[in-house]
Amino acid sequence: MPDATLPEPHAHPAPSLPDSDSFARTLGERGWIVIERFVEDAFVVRMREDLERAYVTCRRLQIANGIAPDTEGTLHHLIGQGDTFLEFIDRLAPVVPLFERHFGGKFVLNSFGGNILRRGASYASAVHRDVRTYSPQLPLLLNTLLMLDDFTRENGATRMLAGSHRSCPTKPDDVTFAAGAEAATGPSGSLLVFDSNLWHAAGVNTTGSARRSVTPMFCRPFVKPQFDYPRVLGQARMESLSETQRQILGYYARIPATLDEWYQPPERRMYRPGQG
Ligand SMILES: O=C(O)CCC(=O)C(=O)O
Repeated sequence: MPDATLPEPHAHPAPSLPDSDSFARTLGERGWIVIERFVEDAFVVRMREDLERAYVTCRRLQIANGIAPDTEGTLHHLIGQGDTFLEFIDRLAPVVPLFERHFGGKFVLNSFGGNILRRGASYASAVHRDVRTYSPQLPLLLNTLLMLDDFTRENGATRMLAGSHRSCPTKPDDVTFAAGAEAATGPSGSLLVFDSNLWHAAGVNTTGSARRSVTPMFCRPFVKPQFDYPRVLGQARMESLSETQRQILGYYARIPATLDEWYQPPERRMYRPGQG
């Protein structure tokens, strides 16, 4: 029986997905995979508009707070800065079982950034990985990157060192990385998914056009997210969100701050059963 309190999901074309075994095998062995055309063109167009608007807000603060040079072209914590970002959380429903298999249970949003890579490089062009605690046996974080333009070698498609999430506990030198890295290319609307232990880098954009993306990252519910998304949207907003949004945005993995919030039956707790 559908839950009558949950809003109807929007109608949109279903993406074509790898089966669960090949997704798990590829993520395990290579550490990254591109799901082509995960969202349709019309959605990409709307998200690009939201991204350009959100950049104005982020940039104003980056400049005001004296961190402009290091942050040019980057955006952070897009939930609440445009409808498509919240809608995208719902669009993840088809990959939730794949991600849950990866984590061995429920997961939540850890951060939701964006990148407008114009000619040249960005801070993400340095070789890095996104989890500070190297944890090959216990996945703590999972990166995704939604391509809002075609990703090509010329415009700086993300460079991935396949297998390095398991084989390289320490950072490879630039020569080793350059020799082994592959470009994660794909048409706009594609979703790059990668193990956060994997060494990777944004490429260099040698074209005159921007290469735009959003980069939601996910973690186990007991890992501290980089931003308090339920607080951004407000507890009351939960009523109008889908089950997928409630779970991923972290509404079931909050920290109580009053005894009244703490003393609740399991179905109303801030940190619900089943979150690990
Ligand atoms: O923009 C890119 O190609 C890479 C983004 C990245 O490094 C990241 O999301 O950690």
